[in-house]
Amino acid sequence: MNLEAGQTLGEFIIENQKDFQYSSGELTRLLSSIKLATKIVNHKVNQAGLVDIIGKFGAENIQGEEQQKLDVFANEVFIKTLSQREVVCGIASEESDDFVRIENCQNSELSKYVVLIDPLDGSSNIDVNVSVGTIFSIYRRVTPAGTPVQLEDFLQPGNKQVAAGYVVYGSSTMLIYTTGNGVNGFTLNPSIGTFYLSHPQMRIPEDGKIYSINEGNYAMFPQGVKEYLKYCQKVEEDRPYTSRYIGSLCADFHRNLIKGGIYIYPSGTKSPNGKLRLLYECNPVAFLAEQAGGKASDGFNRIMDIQPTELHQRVPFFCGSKNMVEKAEEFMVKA
Ligand code: P6P
Repeated sequence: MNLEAGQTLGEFIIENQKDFQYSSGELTRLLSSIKLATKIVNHKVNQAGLVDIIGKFGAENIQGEEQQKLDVFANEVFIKTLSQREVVCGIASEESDDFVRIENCQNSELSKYVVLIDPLDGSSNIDVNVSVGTIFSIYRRVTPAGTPVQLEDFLQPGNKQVAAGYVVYGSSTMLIYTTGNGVNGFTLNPSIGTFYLSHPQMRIPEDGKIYSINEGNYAMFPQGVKEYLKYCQKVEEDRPYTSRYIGSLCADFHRNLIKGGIYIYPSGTKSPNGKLRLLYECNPVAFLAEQAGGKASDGFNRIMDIQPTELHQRVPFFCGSKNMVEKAEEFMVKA
């Protein structure tokens, strides 16, 4: 594909800002700051093997996970870049214990948005050169503009998101996002640092033959998940399905979005609510899945209808091709 001939991300955002339910200029500035941060992180991810940036940071995040140096770097880049745009008044991140108030925006009538982010999803894959990503979710604040942002601005159900997306730093770097009018994918041309529209109006196949789950946890899975896996592995005319699990949600979801498939991170005895975080992993990916014609639930209820109660809360996650998620839900209900 001759990327130079395509529409750039910047042109696309401007051309489609009329579809954005709120002030167009605000979204443009918000998304362009995410675009800039993505390019900076992409540059470091691509260098990871060459400079002293891989490996452990020597600290743990609130999740109790060993922070990788790139986690910390990516977190700082997104917070700094978003803070420089007057439209964002607060940021919540997987890597930050509490949400971050952006001081110079607190008293601005313009600062109407909060951003929730997993700055480097799948970071344990960095040292082995496997795809990692960034996941972001954008809401309008619910407390009055011009006042300090509050926790309630972040604890909104996923059905209130105004935009969401992810970046996958893989064999090529892609940015996929939605503002509620479909899903569009952009590929970075690294030689000129420009994202080009490469996957317009993405749709996830209603059916698929790929399932993504960490089967190492099988013994701890709920019975419904065990039954669904048996269904996937049964020798029938349309099965067994293929198991593909990268260990980076955005990379696994990206493959399933294009080819069809289901990603499952269920509850387990080790993690009674599963591992994935509702606010900055499940909700944004669920928004994209639904906008592409797919589905996302906790095995029983729509992810985007869950009312959050805390910043880093976890939920079981079933996401991907509509018919596959519904089949898995059938087994969950029957169990
Ligand atoms: P496990 C990465 O930490 C992540 O949040 C997802 O990107 C990924 O799918 C999952 O956790 C991997 O978790 O327990 O299978 O290593």
